[in-house]
Amino acid sequence: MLVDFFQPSFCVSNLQFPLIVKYIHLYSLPKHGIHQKQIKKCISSAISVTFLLLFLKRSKDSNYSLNCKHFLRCVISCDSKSVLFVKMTNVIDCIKTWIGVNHGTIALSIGGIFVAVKVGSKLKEMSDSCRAKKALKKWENSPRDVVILHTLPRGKPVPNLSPFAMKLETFLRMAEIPYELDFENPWGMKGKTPWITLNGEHITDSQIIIERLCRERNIVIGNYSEEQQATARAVRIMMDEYLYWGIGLWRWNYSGGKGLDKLFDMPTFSLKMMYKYINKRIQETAWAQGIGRHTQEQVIEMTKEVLRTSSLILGSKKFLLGDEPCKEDCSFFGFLAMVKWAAPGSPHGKYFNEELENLNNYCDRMKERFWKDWDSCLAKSNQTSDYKAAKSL
Ligand SMILES: N[C@@H](CCC(=O)N[C@@H](CS)C(=O)NCC(=O)O)C(=O)O
Repeated sequence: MLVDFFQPSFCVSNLQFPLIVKYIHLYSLPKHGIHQKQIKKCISSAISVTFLLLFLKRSKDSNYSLNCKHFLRCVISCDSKSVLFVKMTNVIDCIKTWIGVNHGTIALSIGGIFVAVKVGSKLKEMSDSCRAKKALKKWENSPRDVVILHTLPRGKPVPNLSPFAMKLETFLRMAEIPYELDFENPWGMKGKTPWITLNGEHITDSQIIIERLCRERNIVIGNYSEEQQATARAVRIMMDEYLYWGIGLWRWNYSGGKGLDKLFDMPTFSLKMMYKYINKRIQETAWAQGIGRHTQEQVIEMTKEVLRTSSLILGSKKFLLGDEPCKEDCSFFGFLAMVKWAAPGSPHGKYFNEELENLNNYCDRMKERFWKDWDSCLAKSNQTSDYKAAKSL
């Protein structure tokens, strides 16, 4: 017997299995959060599958009492805040009648799918961890005291399209630490890039790496007071934790993927796949961080505001704190380089290049001082795979 969606027994009474109609409430909210999107997807898929089943059944059975019109009327008539409860057995009966199979077949199919998914994910987990272990082993015997910098392959307009990798590589050059590049394993144990291997140890996070190297090798860059260094640290945090989102949201969301071919040296198909994946990921992470809940216009305005603030802080100084660089210049430069050279078609890139002369000169100065080999570090040119920090820099 078929469940009638309009019978009271179907709703509210005999409560056992809450049907997620309460999400219709969320579904109707005028927000663009990732959760709403996922719920929309689930509901659309459920409705599509139901219609398909109804269609199949209808073509088999002309006395079919529940037609598509009824079902649609039920879904539409659910007011956004109501919660509909359905007895599990009713649902099973309903599915059984619709597709005309018995309990055994349904249970076997569901069980089969469940086991297949579990076995598949276990196998994937095992092969991932095997690959990761193999990749790490490869670096255990790397030369003593040479930093192996694992990061993304070279970009077209800048040596690295990750601002954090630009920051770290600039630091290694500034501190004259010998390093070698590895483009094959860009993602570290925390799932982020860049990371390093040093004397067999794997270390993640650009800032943790910089602090550690400075501590262990007694590196002091620039002769500045505690107070000045605190100001520079605040600027670095503004870059790492704030400007990052403005740059990322433009590149992977607002741009719609336009201009990526000017950045990455990759085939169009791979670029499209990468855009699709990172677009979803950045929406999720920006939503969780909070900035993703603002409108595009608001985020662009906030990004410009950071740039305006940076320009005021730099003023007429050569580097962040004065005539000589400090270690926080690495982050300052790493991020500004993304805006100056790697944000084609963006409002903040235009604003930066047209209106913030001191920041533009600053980027050129940093490039000239620490990246004399800039052009040869770009994709598609004769890039050197290893770089021994030269004393002449
Ligand atoms: N705090 C980290 C941030 C590194 C980071 O977020 N890198 C980005 C690329 S620019 C990344 O790996 N994103 C991948 C992800 O978030 O899943 C650092 O300073 O190294």
